Amino acid sequence: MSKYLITAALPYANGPLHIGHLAGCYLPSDIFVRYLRLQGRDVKYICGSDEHGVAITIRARKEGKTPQEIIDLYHTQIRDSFKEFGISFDIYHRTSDPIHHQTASDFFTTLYDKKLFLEEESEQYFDEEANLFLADRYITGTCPNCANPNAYGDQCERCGTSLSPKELINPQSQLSGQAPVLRTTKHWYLPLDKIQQNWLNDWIMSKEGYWKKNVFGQCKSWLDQGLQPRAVTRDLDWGVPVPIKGVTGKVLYVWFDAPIGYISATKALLPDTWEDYWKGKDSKLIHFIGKDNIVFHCIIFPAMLKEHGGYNLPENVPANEFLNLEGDKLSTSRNWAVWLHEYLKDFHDKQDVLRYALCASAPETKDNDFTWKEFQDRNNNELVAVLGNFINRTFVLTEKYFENKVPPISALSESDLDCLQILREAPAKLTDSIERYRFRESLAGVMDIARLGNKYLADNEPWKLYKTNPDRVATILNIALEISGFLSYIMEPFLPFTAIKLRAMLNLPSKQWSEVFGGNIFEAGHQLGTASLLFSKIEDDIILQQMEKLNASRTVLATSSTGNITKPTLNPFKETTSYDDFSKMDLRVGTIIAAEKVEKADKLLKLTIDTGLDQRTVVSGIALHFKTEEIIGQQVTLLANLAPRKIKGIESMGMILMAEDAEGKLIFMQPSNKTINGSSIS
Ligand code: B3M
Ligand code: ZN
Repeated sequence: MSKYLITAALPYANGPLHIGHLAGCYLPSDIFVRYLRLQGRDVKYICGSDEHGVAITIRARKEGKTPQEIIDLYHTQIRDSFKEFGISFDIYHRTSDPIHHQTASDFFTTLYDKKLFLEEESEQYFDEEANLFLADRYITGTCPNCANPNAYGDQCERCGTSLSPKELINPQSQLSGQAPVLRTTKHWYLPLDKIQQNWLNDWIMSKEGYWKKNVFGQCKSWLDQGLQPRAVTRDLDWGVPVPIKGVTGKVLYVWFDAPIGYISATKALLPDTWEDYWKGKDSKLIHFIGKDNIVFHCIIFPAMLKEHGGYNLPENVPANEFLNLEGDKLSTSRNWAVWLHEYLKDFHDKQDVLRYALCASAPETKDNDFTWKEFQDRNNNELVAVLGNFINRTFVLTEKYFENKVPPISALSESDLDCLQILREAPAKLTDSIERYRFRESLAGVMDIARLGNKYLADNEPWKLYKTNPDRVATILNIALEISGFLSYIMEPFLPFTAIKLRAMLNLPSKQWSEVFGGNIFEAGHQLGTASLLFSKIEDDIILQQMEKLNASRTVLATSSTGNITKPTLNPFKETTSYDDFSKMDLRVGTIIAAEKVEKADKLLKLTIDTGLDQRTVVSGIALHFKTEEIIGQQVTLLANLAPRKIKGIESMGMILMAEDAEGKLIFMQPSNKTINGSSIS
C-alpha cells in the first residue's frame, strides 16, 4: 500500500502565526492528511519550526534578546497554536535540534564530497564596527529604481525589484548604522544552471497539467529565465555551521538547511523506518506551501535531493496563493494580521468556524481576501442556519417523538429514495475533489449534504404528520439521522472539533470512511446521546470590536515579542554628507500628467511628468499604493538629474521622492501650495 509523506512549510520561529499561515499551507495540508487517515492510508505529517536565518537574528537584535530566546518563545507559541487549531502533525520538530544539525551537515558533506558545489570568492559587504559580514537583509539603502530609502540588500519592498547589495545607493549596515565596506569571502554554490540542463528542466516540464497551474507557471518562468548558481552558505554565526575543515564563521544558507528539516523531523519521528517514507518506491512526497516558497520546493530542494541520490522527489507541491486581510496584504511588520493566539482568546472554542471560513474562501488559485463581515456571514448564514439548524431540528424531533432513539424505517417515498441516492453518490465526488487539492469545492460538497437535510425536513414537515402517520415520521427522522451521521464523518477533515462533538451527540464511534459509506449508519433503536447546539450566532458588536482592534493596530508599526506597543522603528541617520554633494542634486517641482501600469511588474507605474522644462517618463514603485487615475495632476518632488535607468525596458529619467505615513502607506512629497512646474527645491 502507498505511503504518504506530507510536509507543511516550516514557519520561521520569529513571530506568531496569523490566518494567512493557516489558509496558505497548514489548513489545506491538515485537511488532506485527515482525509488520507480516514481512507486508512499510511501517512506521516511532518512540520517544525524554521529557526535559522536572518529573520530571527534581526528580531533578536531589535528586541535585545538572543536568537535562542526568540526561537524558544515562538517555537512554543507556534506549536501550541497549531495544536489548538487541530493541525494534526505527527511531529512538530525544530531545526535548532541536534538531529537536524547533524542531518543537514551530513547532507551538505555528501554533496561536497561529490564535488557538486562551485567554490567562488566574491566581494561582500562587511561591517567593520560589528566585525561581521552582512547578509542581504542586514543592508539597507536607497533603491536605484524608486528611491525607497529603506530598500533591503536583496529586494526593494516598495517596487518589488530584486536587488543585490551593491546596487543600493548609500548602503548602510542595519547593525551599526555605518556604511559597510567590501571584503572578499568564499562561498559554495549549487550549480542550478548545470542541473537545469542535465535533468531538472525536463523533470519540471513533465509536471505540466499535473501540478497546479499557479505552481507550474512560476516554475516555468524561473526555467525560462535560466537558473543561476545559488549560494548555499552565508557569513553568519547563527545556523548550521558549514562542515568543511578549516572553515569558520560560515553557516548553511537557511533555505538549504530548512527543507532538510523535513528529513530530520521524519528521522526524529521514525528513527528506524524514516527511509521507507523518504526513499521507498511506494512512498509519495507532497509539500504543502505558500506561493512564495515554490522555487525552494519545486526547484532547489528537488535538485538537492536528486544530486544527493537515493531520495524520492516531490510527487506534488499544491501551493496556495496569498490571503489578504480587509483588502490589504497581511503583514507581521505592520501588525496587520489576525493572530491565531488572539483569535482563540476572543473566539474561544470557535476554531472550526475559522477553519470553515478560511477553507471556504481559500486562495487556492488566486489571492483572496479575508473580511470579518464574511467571517460573520459564513458562521451565521451557513454553519448556524444550515448545518447547525438541520442537526438541531433532527435531534429535537427525535427526542420529542421517539425518546431520543433512532426510529425504524418503513415504506420509502420518491424524495426518500432521491435523498439516499445523493448520499450514495456523495463520497465519490468528495474524494475526487480532495484528491485534486480542491478543498473549497469539497467543503462546499459537505455543506450541500447539510442543505439536502434541511430541505428534506422542510419538504416532508414531520412535525405536521405525527398524529396521523407516526410511521411516516419515523422514516423521515431515520433518514434525517442517517444524513446527520453521514455528515459527522465527511466533515471531519474540515471541522474536526465539530465532527467529534456531533458523533458524541449521535453516540457514534470514529470510523474510516470505508466502514461508513454504502450501508446504514444506524440500527433502529440506537440510543442517541445528549444534544447541544453545534454553533452560535456571532453578533455585529463582536465583529465591530474586531474591526476597531484591527484598525487600532494599523497605527502600531511594530510590536515587541511580548505584544507591548513600541514606537515605529525609524532608520538611523545616514553618514554626514557635504554641501557640495548635496548641491549636485537638482530637485524640482513636477506634475504627473499621465500614469499607466507596467506589464509584469505589479508594483511599478510608468509616469509622465511635466517638469516645466520638458515632459519625461519616470518609473516609480507606487502601484500598490495609488490607482493611476487618482494621481493625475499630483505635484511631486523630482530628482531631475539622476542618471537615466532602464526599468523593465522603460527608460526612467529621474526619481520622485516619497515618504511613508504612520500606516506604512506611501505619500508624495509635494509643495504645500500649487507651484509652477520646474521651480527648484533647495
Ligand atoms: N520558513 C519560509 C516561510 O516561512 C520558510 C519555510 C521553510 S519550509 C522548508 O515562508
Ligand atoms: Zn524600489
